[in-house]
Amino acid sequence: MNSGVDFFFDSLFSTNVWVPDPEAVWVSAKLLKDYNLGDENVVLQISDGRVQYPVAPPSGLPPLANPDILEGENDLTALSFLHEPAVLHNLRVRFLDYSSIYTYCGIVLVALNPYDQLPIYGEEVIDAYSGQDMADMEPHIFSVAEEAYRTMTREEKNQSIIISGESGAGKTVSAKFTMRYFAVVGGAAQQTSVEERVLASNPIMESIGNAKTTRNDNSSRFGKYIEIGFGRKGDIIGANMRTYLLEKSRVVFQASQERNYHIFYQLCASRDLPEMRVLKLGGAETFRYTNQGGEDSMQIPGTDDVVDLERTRNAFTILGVPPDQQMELFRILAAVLHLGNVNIQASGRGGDRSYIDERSLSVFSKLLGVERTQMAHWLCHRRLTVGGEMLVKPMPGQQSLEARDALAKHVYGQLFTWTVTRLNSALRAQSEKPKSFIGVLDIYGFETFERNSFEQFCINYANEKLQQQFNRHVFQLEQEEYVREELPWSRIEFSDNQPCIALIEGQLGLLDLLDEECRMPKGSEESWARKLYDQHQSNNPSPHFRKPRMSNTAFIILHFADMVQYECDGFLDKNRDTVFEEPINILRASQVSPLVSELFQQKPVGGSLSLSEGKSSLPNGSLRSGPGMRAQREHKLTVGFQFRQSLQLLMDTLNSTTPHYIRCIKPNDLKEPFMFDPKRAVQQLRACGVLETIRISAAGYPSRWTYAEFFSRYRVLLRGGGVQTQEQIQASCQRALPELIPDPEQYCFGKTKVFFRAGQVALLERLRAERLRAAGVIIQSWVRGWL
Ligand code: AD9
Ligand code: MG
Repeated sequence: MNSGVDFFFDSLFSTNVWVPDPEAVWVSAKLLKDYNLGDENVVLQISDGRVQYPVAPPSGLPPLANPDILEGENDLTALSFLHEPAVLHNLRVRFLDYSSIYTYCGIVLVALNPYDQLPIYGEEVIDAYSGQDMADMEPHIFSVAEEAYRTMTREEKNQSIIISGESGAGKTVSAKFTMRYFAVVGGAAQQTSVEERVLASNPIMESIGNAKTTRNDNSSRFGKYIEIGFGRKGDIIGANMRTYLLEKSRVVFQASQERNYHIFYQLCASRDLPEMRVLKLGGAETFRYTNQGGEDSMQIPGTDDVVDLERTRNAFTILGVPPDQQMELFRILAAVLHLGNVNIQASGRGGDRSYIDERSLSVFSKLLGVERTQMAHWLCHRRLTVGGEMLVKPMPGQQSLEARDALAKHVYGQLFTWTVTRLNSALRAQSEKPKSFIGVLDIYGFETFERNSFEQFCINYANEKLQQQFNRHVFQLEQEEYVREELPWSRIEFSDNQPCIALIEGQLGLLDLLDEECRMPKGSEESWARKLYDQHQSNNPSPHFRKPRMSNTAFIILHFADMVQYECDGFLDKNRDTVFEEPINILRASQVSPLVSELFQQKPVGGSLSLSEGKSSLPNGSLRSGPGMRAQREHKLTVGFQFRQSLQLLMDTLNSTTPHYIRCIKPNDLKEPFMFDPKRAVQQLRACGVLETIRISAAGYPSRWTYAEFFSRYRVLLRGGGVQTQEQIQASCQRALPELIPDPEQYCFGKTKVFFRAGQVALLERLRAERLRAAGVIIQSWVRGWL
């Protein structure tokens, strides 16, 4: 890579370099012995004084440190040596020494979560950024927002801000700051409340879509793309959001120390309010669906569920959802909690039937206005078609429990979708059609756990797609700049992750084979795994696919960010996402609540892309019930299929906009203010593609200066000090460079700029320092002699 290094540095004695370290990842060191090719004994002295092993050149030459003038540089791609230690060092210096949480990396804004309230988001800061050029301002979330806003108004083109990062990295906080920025700069002159409504959608979506997890007390359990529409005068006139893949399993199950969706706790905590009495709620510890995380973790420090419900209700009111409709929503949510407390026990000979405890069921049925006896019946029985004849069969206890949970998840999913649709209609632009929009994408980042399942598979698939969109965009921008500067055609190395995406979504890809398996009456995870191995390891081997040695029910994908092993267990059920038909029919016939019957209309209430949408059908269990039996099953799209479609639509949208990227980094796992864990940082920089961006950058001409800039910094190295005109400056640069840098491959003259390969700015800096030193010696002796 650094071929220029051996060529030009005849002596690297005392040069600063980076060496790997198990704790700090990279530590600074000095080369002690003269470096020359063939010499096997280059010695390193680490910054703490230790002297380290000989380095065998040239492959053993450690990454070189950047010159001092680049320390704390606010754009990582401006570093002369572009590699992992340089990126890490620069981010750390900015974060710890200057409390700067934002740094550019080319067109990407890297944002480190400070876990501290910083005074950098006030209205005066918004005013300072408003109307300014990105290049003139320190990196900030507002500079990205301003850039998007200005490009939109200038070019009349839709924009998008793509925010990614792992759980707790600060995506949702960043998304809210950009939305606030737009609300301020796009606030209408005349009194309208559109901005207020757009912002009010946040607390509602957080109540029903966020929950406490072990990683983040306010973790978003869905992805969101919100398009903020602007009118002719650049003012906000409406908005529309799409959501992705809500985690429905949380409604019925929470891991230790985690919570269900905030709204449930808000309602339980507010149960003594007069209007809430009808919900017959107890404390959150009394419901199975809210107490599984353990009682100690039910309260989130620094938040008050009663106050939060108040905020949620206010937000609903701002969005025009009247109090009685809000109450209907709360009734349904309370009913879900009561449903979770319905005990179903095995009964009958061999436990092949279920016995249902009626107490909670009767509260559930009253709240939703449905027939209790019918509900009880259909929670314990199912309908089958056997040889063309309809048959009703009792269900064993375990299956009834699963049916109960499936129903709860389905109700919640429908409610979530309905809310999104309802908010969208409240946010729709009234007076005119939006001229253009800025879309803000707050979506889960790349994920890898001890055990990875369908959810991680979908999330990581989404991230592959986003990475591809990003790579292609960066690549295209580079090419455009080269064409604009009329550089001779030069190939930029660029890794496209299409093969990995094809493995997932292509023909006979993982999703295709999964859907096929789900359609088979006797489909199973083992058989799906076998087909995967056959297709992607034997028949048509993919470099991104592997079978783990120790398992026959798992597979490995080599993602751009990391290698992830997925356990097949649960994929089929999660992909089918089925629910019994009969209980849904009962809900649909609800007598008291128009909202309940609306939620379960045949056709899902349109508008949103939430995957919680979809028609109901029988769960898989009934399909295994023997030959000749056919379940009552409506055909529905699988979760994987819908997700692929909604991602494609998202990509089409993003590709039709000018994208802006924000990568959020979680600097430590302890939520400590301004603490930087280099291991965790490197891991995330790799996963979110920042290091890949650096690599793309380093492969081309990462450093570029206008001729005037170049001239003013390196004047001492150039002849012809008196030059004035643009042409003279350019000619002087063109004359001087071949003498300074003998390898013509290392630089290139463009129309207005001069381009350098990685490492060349460091070389020029060194030459400049030497020249200045020499000049200093001359001046000093001259001054001494004169005295
Ligand atoms: V998740 O994938 O939805 O679980 P996010 O959205 O990436 O995650 P979030 O924005 O919720 O993370 O941030 C987590 C917490 O970090 C917040 O609740 C804040 O306490 C903290 N945070 C994040 N960004 C900032 C910031 N710019 N200033 C101060 C911040 N605190
Ligand atoms: Mg979030």
